[in-house]
Amino acid sequence: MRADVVEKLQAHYEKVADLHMRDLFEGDENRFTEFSCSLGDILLDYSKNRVTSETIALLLELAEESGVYEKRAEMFSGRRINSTEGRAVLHTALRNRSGRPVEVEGQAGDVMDGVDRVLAQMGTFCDAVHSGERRGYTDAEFTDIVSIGIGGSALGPLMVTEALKPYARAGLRIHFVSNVDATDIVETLKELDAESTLFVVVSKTFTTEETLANALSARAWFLERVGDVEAVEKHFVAVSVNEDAVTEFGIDAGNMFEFWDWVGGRYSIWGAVGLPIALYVGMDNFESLLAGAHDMDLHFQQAEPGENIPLLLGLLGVWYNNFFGMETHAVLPYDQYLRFLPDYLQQLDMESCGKSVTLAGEPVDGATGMIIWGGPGTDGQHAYFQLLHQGTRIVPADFIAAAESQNPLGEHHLKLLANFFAQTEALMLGKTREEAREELLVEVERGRLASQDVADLVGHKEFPGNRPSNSIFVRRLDPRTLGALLAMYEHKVFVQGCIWGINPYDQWGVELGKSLASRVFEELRDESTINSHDSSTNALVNHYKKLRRELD
Ligand code: G6Q
Repeated sequence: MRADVVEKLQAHYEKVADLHMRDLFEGDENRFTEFSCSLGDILLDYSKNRVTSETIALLLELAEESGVYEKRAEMFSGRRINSTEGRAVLHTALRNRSGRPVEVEGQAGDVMDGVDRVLAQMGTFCDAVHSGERRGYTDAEFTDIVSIGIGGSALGPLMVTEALKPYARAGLRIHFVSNVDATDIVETLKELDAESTLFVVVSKTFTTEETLANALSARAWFLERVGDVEAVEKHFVAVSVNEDAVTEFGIDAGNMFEFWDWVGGRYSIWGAVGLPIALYVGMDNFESLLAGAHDMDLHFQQAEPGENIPLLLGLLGVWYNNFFGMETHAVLPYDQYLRFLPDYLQQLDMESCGKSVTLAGEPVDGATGMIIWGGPGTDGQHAYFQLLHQGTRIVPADFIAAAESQNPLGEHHLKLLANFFAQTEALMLGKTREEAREELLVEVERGRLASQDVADLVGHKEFPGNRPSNSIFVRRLDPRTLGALLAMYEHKVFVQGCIWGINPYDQWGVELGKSLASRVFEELRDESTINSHDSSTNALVNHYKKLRRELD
């Protein structure tokens, strides 16, 4: 981070760290107006953060000094900013609805030709499946889609199909298989009929062990029931950048949907990786998702810094991470359809920002990516919210809700929203010792508490407050709004990456995981005692082999 601005921010932090938001709100009736902004139907209220006007001004200076605006232009224009892999970062091209040509640095030709071609291929395929023109080997229409993939090739489609369930095509069910634990595929296939099941194998590299193992098992399950290899091509399609590996696996290139190395796995839902989404909700809704993301792309590029939603979210993240030393960030959607959003954002953010080396190859100074976690409200309130309110750690949080319920039922939505509003207020305000004492004295007056217990209880009933949150409030969780929300988080990650000087687009830790198990796997295949590892690993493996012999 730029030392001069960091010094200014550090000095400013020391002045404001102990300010209580309760006082900031009392002292400024325009606080909401100053610290909120919107894009279309998305409202971001960031007034319940531990910031003053000066904080935001200094953070915006940090953004400028860190070159966020130049890097943003480089990203959108196809420069190879993923320098450790020598790749451009152009997931924004997959949802470029402007007609503007986009070129990868050092490579002639408009990438939009390929993008449009694959979108058209997806549209034709989805139409054929939906109309019943494309059927299974016995002429049965498809009723079930099984998407096989892991990580960036799974979490996005899983999250989006759940979020857009109200838009699902009638008569189509979707299933996701990712884990190499056979339970995942066995339990999924148990319910299915081979005649009417379509498998979409999603893997950028088409070399990922888990995905290939699941795809092979799916193929074996299918052939056991069908017995005709010729039928496979009607039931298996692939999404990948690696045509050779796809055809080697036995899926015809004509049944492959392409994407490109300039799309990172966790940024890939906007193209062919979104095929399960398009199949489930229809190509028109998938295109609305793209349009929403494109809206956010334009906003991120064009909005004034002080009104720029992803920029502000990224800067707030840096503020808490690097100045307050907070370590985790919660994502709390008050919308059941967004229940997989925390998982999706966990990968997006932690895989992108979990780096400790700068682009120049030097160790970073200070902390980088926060630990992202969360879950849907109101469930969390009956579990981990205790720590949010009274624990010793402070956890900044994003609360997300929609004004309109997709399932209006009695007063459920009012109750849900009442909790959404009340929680951020309570986290911000807290409850002083005096307020807690007054409440206890009322209980004494009512004869429900002995007066001598007041002193013992008062500390437990006090809430420090001053716990920051963003409220992200949308009109309705429709495809366009969802697309904009997801792009908002992608750009938040980009901003943080720029400020920390890291590469948010590589994932060497994931690559390590992909190779680690192979040696042990070979060692597990026979009965010999091993001694090639540390004593713990040797003992664990040998213990397993002993148990396995006993079980045989
Ligand atoms: C995402 C990561 C990682 C990746 C999976 C699956 O950005 O690189 O989660 O998506 O490991 O990889 P494949 O798509 O190549 O199977």
